Amino acid sequence: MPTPACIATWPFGQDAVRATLPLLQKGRGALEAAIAGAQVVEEGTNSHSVGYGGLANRIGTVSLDACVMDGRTLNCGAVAAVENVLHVAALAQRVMERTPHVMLVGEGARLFAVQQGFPLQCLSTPESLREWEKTRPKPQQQPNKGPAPGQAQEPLPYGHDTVAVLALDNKGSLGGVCSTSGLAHKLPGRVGDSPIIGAGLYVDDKAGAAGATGVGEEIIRIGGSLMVVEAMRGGRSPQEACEAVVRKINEVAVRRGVHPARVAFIALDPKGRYGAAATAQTNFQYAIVNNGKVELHKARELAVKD
Ligand code: SD4
Repeated sequence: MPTPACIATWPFGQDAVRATLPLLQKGRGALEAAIAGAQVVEEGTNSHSVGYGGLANRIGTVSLDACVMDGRTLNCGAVAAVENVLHVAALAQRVMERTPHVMLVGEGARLFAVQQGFPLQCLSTPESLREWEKTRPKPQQQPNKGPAPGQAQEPLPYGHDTVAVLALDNKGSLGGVCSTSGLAHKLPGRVGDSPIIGAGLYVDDKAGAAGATGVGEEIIRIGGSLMVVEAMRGGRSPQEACEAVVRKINEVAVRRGVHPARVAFIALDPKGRYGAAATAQTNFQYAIVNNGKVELHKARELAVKD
C-alpha cells in the first residue's frame, strides 16, 4: 500500500498539509483530502492572497480562481473570476461533478454557486482594503488604453500567492487543487493560470501531479503544469521535471525581456517522490510531510544561466 504523501505551496501550505494528511491516513481519496487542505487556506488568516481577505483587483474587488483534478480519471473542474464565494475549490469540484463542463466563469460561476447552496459573502477584510488602498496604482498610472505601438506593456504587479495542494492517497491515486485571488491589482476579468487545467495544475495517476504559483501569464504561455507532468511521464523525477520547466520559463522570459519571470512549480509522483523549483528571486517555499512531520523547505532557484 503506498504511503500517503502531500505537498503544498508557500508557508501557508503547512496549514493545508496539516489538514490533508490525517484524511489521507484515514483512507480518504487524494482529491477530497487536497480540497480539505486548500479550504483551510481559503478560510484562514495566514494567507492574504487566497480566499477570505484575498488580494483585491484594480477596482478593489476580491475575485477568485480555482481548479481541481482527479488523477484516476482526469476529471477536472474550474471556476474563474468569481466574486463573493469563499470556497472556490469546492465550487470547482461541483463543476466537475455536477455539470458536463470543465470551467465556469464570473457571474455564471456565481449563479451556479448560489444554485448549489454556497453562501455569498464579502471577501474583503478591513486589512485587505487598507492594503489595496495603500498599494493600488494611482488613477494617472492606470491605463485606459493599451500601450501605443512599440511601447512596452505595463509590468504586471507581483503580489502573490496561490495555494496548490497535491496529494497521494493510500490506493496510489493522485489529486490536486489550486486556489487563489490571483495577482494584486489585476484588471477586472483577468484570469490567471490557477484555474486553467494544464497551466496552474495537472494531475494524472499514470505520470504525476504538478501545481504552479507566480506570474500566471508566464505559466499559461508554456502550459507549465502539464509540461512538468509530461516530463515525469518521460522518466524524469519530480525534482528534475520542475527544474526542466523552470529552465523553459527562464528561456521564454529572456526571449520576451521579462526575466526574472517569478514562477515556481511543485510536483508529486505516484511513488510519493516530490520536487519543487523556482525562478530567481522568488524565495519560494513549500510544505511537505516527512516521517509524519510537516516541514517547510525552500525550493531550488534557477537563474537564467542555470
Ligand atoms: C496568478 N499564479 O493569478 C497566480 C498568482 C500567484 O504567486 O500564484 N502568485 O497569476
